[in-house]
Amino acid sequence: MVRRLSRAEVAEQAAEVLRGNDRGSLTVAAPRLYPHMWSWDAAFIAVGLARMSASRALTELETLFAAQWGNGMVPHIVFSANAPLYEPGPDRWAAQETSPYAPDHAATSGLIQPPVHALALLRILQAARGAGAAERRDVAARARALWPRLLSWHRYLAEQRDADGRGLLMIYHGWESGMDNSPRWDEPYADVVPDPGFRPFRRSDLEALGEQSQRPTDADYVKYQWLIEELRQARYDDELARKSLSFRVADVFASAIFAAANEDLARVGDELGLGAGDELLGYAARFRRGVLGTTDENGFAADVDLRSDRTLRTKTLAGFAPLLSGGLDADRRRRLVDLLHSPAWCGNPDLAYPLPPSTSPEAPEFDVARYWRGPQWPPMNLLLIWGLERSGEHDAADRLREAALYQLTDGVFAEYYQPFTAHPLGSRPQSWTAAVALDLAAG
Ligand code: 2M8
Repeated sequence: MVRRLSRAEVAEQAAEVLRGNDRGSLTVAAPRLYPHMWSWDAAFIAVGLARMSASRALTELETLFAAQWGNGMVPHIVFSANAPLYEPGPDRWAAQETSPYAPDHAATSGLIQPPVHALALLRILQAARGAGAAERRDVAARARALWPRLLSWHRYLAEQRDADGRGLLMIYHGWESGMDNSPRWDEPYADVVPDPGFRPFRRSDLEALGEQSQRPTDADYVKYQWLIEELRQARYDDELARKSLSFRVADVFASAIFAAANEDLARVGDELGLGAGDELLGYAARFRRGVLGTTDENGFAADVDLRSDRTLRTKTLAGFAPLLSGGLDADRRRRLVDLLHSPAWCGNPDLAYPLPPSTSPEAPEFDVARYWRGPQWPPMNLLLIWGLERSGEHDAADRLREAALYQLTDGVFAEYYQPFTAHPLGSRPQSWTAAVALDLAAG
């Protein structure tokens, strides 16, 4: 029998995990498997840290944005020195040697991840309201200094990742979605054919985890590594990448996050007395429309393969994207929430907890243990809770919040969970899981 922690114990132990993974001005995503800073992990971590200290939470975003590229891109990994081996490491990306935009003071990757950062910044400012006057003033001043960097990140995404203005973000690699080996990308990956002479590098992930059945396969990994090679050959140049890469997909979930992030950044701008509100709300409307344009009769959204213009209708939790971006009419929103509670998702009778699996158990691609192909992921629960709240679905948000917190009372803070047995999987302790636990426990 697993001993269940109280809400206060969850918060206490989660805070302990974040302190243990703190390297001063950044929190590593996980001590062994991911010993560096990851972009969207950092945003979730900041949300958790804000429950301990708004000031320290802001430091997390400051560290990430200090590694922003000259063209506004925020890299998906900021490497920390003296960390255990992680492949692909800085040499493989060769960012500084390859792109004029890469910063010279930080080693980074050359990909992006979903833009959750403005959602985090808004929550940091909300947390700061409960702090003493000096911290409140300090956080507001630093947030004001950071805000232009978020604005330039959003401009990069709107201009370079949606060059034709359809309201959907183009990604160059499954890693850019954060849902690396999700069935969402099976079809586009079928067209990625590595050069026969290409020699892939070490599977540091398997060395760190020692559990092959929970990670992407070798066949997947060769393609992941090959795409980095293609991107490097394109000199991380968006104009070239848009034309040449063998993986170019519109990511509907990241697009929905981006719609919400623009609204939140506009709100932060308002609160801090900064401009650009119209521009940001314009992006929000464009991406809301883009997401809605992919939905079916239930309001369930789809990705698009931009090389073939094929719509990718897989049953993954990315389909619930419109809850985050908004704009569904009341009928379709009802149907989408009903779908979320149906046996295809949280209402599946075999689930240990009524939480959305990353892939529907009814989908042929569903796998109980393998990474993004079935397991439940705490930060995704939080995103859906936020989406339901944004959509005015407060009862559904409360139900999800309660189940999400209960799952984490096992005190393991695992990267992901087997949906039928509640068995913790992947790396542990994983920082963003601890951060989500802290946020949920704070209520
Ligand atoms: C996973 O991705 C990295 C590559 O970026 C990996 O597998 O090595 C994903 O779960 C991603 O969403 C997450 O940000 C990252 C760090 O937690 O790990």
